Amino acid sequence: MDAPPVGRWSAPGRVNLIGEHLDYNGGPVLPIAIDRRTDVKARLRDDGRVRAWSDLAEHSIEFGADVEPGEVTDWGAYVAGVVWSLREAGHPVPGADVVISSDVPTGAGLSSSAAIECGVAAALLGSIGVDVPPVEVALLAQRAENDYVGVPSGSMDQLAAMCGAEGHALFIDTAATPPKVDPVPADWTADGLRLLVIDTRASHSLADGEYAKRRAECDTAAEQLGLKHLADAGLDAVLRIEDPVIKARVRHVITETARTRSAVRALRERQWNQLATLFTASHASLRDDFEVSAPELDIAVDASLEAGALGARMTGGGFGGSAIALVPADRAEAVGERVRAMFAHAEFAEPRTFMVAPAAGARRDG
Ligand code: GAF
Repeated sequence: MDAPPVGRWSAPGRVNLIGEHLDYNGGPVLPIAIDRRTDVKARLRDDGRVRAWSDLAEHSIEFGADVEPGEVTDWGAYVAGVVWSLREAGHPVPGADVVISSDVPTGAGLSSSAAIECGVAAALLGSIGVDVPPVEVALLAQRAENDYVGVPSGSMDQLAAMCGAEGHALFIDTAATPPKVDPVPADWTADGLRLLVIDTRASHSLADGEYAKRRAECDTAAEQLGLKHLADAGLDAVLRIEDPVIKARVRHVITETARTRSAVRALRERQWNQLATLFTASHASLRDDFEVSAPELDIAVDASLEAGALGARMTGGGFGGSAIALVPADRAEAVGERVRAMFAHAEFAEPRTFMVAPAAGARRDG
């Protein structure tokens, strides 16, 4: 018998423009899928075994298609988690060979893990010939992340990886069930601007407990305020919370929700200065009220602004990872140089800088 055909799929990383730590608070978020992708080649097997190779790891992994949480760890958990989550949703995989390669930097806060999960989910569903809407695939991938990998993340990263659209940001209402995804044209390039990513290379791990702690603090606040979603809190909520730490977390969620709604308007109206000013205000709130920044991220933002960026902020979960800056095209190099100089002065590892553009979500490539 002929071997089953090999198919090729891919899914992108993401940059969140604004709306940070709101996706688990029922707030609005505004990510873009980026032009850095994870490629997944897949071929079905009929012996109940799944084998996976990745250019990120020296060793391949192998497990049964009946895999359960806890059986596979490390990078393999992203693959096993998806196989498990698909099976739980009624889409069992008979076995597969999966080959993963990626140019989404890992540990940079650009959702390399969601790119793997969504690429593998798209590849396995495509191979077994099941057509599942992108938002639903994103939620299956999120389930893999939450219940298999064990990170209590929201749905933003997987939604960006599945629903991304070239030239568009995604305005996502995470309070809706299922989340509502509205593509908004995002064409700063035509107006002479670029979106620069500064990968600080400071260690970033969502699994280290701080992310879960922020989430728990938000849950506590919502409970105290009698709200289903903390993002629905009015300004008076800040006065009703006594604990100063929880109060600051609530202040971030309320002000970030307002900033994100203003940012969507600014994006639609091509008000770039306004959008960028909101970026910078978001960073201050994440640094001072939500306390998820890092010295490297603060320096990346300050250096970008000093060198002519219109606005800058950390992006993603924080505690390291990447910052973004909206910069005039002819200042992009100077911004990168200034950031590198300030990092050298602070004796931080050399950061990586590169430009990104809004790109398509997961797709079949061959
Ligand atoms: C990480 C999480 F995975 C997202 O769900 C989101 O909460 C983000 O941090 C913060 O906005 O990327």
